[in-house]
Amino acid sequence: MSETQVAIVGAGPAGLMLGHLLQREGIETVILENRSREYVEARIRAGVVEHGVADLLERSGVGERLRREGLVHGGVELQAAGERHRIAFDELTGKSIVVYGQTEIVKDLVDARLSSGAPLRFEADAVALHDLDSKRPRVEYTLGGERHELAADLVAGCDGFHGISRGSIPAGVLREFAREYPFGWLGILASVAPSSDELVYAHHERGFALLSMRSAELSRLYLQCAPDEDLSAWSDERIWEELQTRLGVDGWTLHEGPILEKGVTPMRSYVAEPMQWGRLYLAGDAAHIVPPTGAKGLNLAIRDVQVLAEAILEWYGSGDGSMLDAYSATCLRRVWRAEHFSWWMTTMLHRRPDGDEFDLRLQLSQLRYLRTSPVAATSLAENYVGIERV
Ligand code: RFL
Ligand code: PHB
Repeated sequence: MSETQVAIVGAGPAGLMLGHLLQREGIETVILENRSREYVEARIRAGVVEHGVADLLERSGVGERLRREGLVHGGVELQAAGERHRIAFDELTGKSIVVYGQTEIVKDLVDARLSSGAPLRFEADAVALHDLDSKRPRVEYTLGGERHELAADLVAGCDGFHGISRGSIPAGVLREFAREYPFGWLGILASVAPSSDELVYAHHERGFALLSMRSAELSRLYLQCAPDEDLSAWSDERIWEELQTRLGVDGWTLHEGPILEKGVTPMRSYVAEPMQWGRLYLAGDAAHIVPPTGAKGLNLAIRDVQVLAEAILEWYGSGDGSMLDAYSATCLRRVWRAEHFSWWMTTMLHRRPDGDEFDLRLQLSQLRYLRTSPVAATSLAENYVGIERV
């Protein structure tokens, strides 16, 4: 049996950032991750970092490469009926976003962790959490074919949507709120300079499309598809043709290039309440999922652990547990704001297979309202760049 102060299950953005924030204040942590380092660092996911999250990464000493290589964007383009309109975040809110891959954030956090010498155990699979309602909870895990136990003061469940932590909260305590969507996203990473300086969110009668990017040489693009879309039916040629159709506007060219990666992501909204039970604290996707249209998943994960780290430091520092007790309620305020925003963006921009002309007219009206009303545009902008006080 080994021991630590805070046992962290999962080395995604939530677990790694929590470990980082605690370690630099002298709190001992052990991070257990069931995948390999190579796998975790290669997983392509989110790409948009909120203003306040970029600041936090920088202030805490892991934002140097983000500041150097991240692309600062002062707005996004919304496209409907073949026309684009810019939502100017900078003018409307005074803030911007940073386009920087989640993969890169994970690499930066893994590097920081390993150079600090603090324990980060890859291929360590947490199989059960024990005595969560006692003062000495334990994580049982397997590593190299052997069983181990890690005892701690607190356990942070940062193991994503399919992890084991959430399921350790008794059924009578946990409440779940969910929405499934009848569509998913087919995403590609392509070796071609982005055809637009800023992200383009396109409403189209054939379905939603998004143009994003990772660098001056790498484009990231998405197409609305079926939740269980068969990728083998999508040749590179067909993907580009569909992107050309959905993103096309007069006088603009979508440049094509070799496709380096493709995948299908189903979409769901999900919240588990409360985010804490006994000495277990859930953070990030372990507690909530948003559809990616609002670019909130990664940002919520980092904000959760910001709150959790502060509460843990307060508890160790002064013995005051009131911030820890308020953890779930504090996070859920932001989580539900992001849930609403992500659901709203998704509903406005996607075609439902069972949708009718009424739905379409509502979407086009809302998109026109965003084009013509600075008040409406400011609300979108405020949510997108991240609301500081919720
Ligand atoms: P993560 O990143 O899923 O990390 C959880 C980590 O826990 C590990 N794990 C375990 N470790 C030990 N023992 C166990 N029993 C374990 N079970 C699981 C996992 O291997 C993993 O390393 O959660 P975290 O840290 O909360 O971060 C959240 C973000 O990753 C997530 O919100 C976003 O990436 C969501 N998301 C996207 N968000 C966007 O804003 N834009 C996107 O384009 C976007 N694309 C995506 C996504 C999520 C995806 N998933 C989860 C299916 C694409 C995909 C494919
Ligand atoms: C991405 O670049 O992967 C990305 C950007 C914006 C989103 C979702 C994903 O809303």
